[in-house]
Amino acid sequence: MKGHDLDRRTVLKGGMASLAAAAGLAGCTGGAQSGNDSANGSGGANGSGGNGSNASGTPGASDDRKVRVVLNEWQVKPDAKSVPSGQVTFNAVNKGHEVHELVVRQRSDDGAYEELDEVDDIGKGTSKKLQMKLEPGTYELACLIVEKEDGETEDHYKLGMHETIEVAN
Ligand SMILES: [Cu+2]
Repeated sequence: MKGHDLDRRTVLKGGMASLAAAAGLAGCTGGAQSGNDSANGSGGANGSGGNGSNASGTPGASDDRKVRVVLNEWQVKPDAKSVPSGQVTFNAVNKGHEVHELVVRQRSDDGAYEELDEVDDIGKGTSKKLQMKLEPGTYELACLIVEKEDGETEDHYKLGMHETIEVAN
């Protein structure tokens, strides 16, 4: 698993040149992830003029830019794949059993993610809102909680708690 995560990071940094590799990796991350990985690939193409990716999730986005994000073990599920830029309100709903958090990170040109804001300590059955102004780009919604119990590490991100979302023009 560890090696796989490293590979994935390399793919993101590689951008366009690694599209084939990204497609290959999608196969080992499970069904729910494959759409995500291909979205990452087309995001990488933006620098060279490819913007066909914007159309994909737009019909699901509402005018008031509210995104409901369901958190559980071990998924982050936004109800939209794409939102228009501007003021966006994320409503993070914890439908799992453990405490989770919602971190919003923006992907930079080199593929690295930069944290913008977060709401943490979202208990079981509760929700928290996070309002922020977003410019067009690719963002990641993630839970970065890492717990250690009896020598075992539970890393929510590595277990699958991350999803990308596109902010369109
Ligand atoms: Cu979590």
